[in-house]
Amino acid sequence: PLSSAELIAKEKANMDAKRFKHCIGVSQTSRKLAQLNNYDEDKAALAGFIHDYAKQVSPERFIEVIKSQGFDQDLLNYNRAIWHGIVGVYFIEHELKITDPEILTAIRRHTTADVEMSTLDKIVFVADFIEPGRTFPGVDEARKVAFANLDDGVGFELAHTLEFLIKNRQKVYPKTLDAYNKWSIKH
Ligand code: DGI
Ligand code: FE
Ligand code: FE
Ligand code: FE
Repeated sequence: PLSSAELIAKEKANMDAKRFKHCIGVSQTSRKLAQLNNYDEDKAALAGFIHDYAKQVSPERFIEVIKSQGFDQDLLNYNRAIWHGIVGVYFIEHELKITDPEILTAIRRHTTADVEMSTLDKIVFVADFIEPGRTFPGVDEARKVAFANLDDGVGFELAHTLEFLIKNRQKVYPKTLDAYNKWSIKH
C-alpha cells in the first residue's frame, strides 16, 4: 500500500484546491458519522478522503476505461457526474492501490446510492452532501436529519437529488431512482 504521505500527494495532484478541500470536509464528516453509528472511524475517514479522486479525470479517459475494462456500456449514455464514482473506482484501485472492497463499494455508490447500502456506503453518501463546505438551501435540515438518523439522511438526500434532477430536466440514472424508492418513501 501507499504511505499516507504518498496517498495525500496523489489525491492533491489529481484535483484542484477547491475539490481537495471538499474531500477533507467529507473525510471529517465521515469520521463524525462513523462515531455516531459505531463504525470504524479511520476507515470512514479514508473512504471520505478519496471518494472524489476521479472527479476531474477527463471524459476521454473515462470513455476509454468504460470501453476497455468491461464496464456496462450503458454508462456511455451518462457523464462524469455518474462516472467518477462507478468508474472512478478503477483509478482508485490502480493509482491509489486501495483494495478494501467495502471502501471501493462505498465510492462506487457515493453519487447514485443503491437499494442495498452498507453502513459505510451511507456514511460516505451522506457526508458528501452535508460536509461543512456545502451551502445549498436545505443543508442545515439535511445535517440535522442525518446526524439524528443515518437512514433518514440517505432518504432526505435522495429526495433532494431527485427534485434537483427533475427541476433541471436531467437524466436520472436508474439506480438513483431505485434508491429513492427504497430510502425516501414514507411508510
Ligand atoms: O462529486 P460531488 O459533486 O461532491 O457529489 P456527487 O458525487 O454526489 O455528485 C453530485 C452530482 O451528481 C449532482 O450534480 C447531481 C448528480 N447526480 C446524482 N444522481 C444523478 C446525477 N446526475 C444525473 N445525470 N443522474 C443521476 O441519477
Ligand atoms: Fe462525487
Ligand atoms: Fe453525493
Ligand atoms: Fe464529493
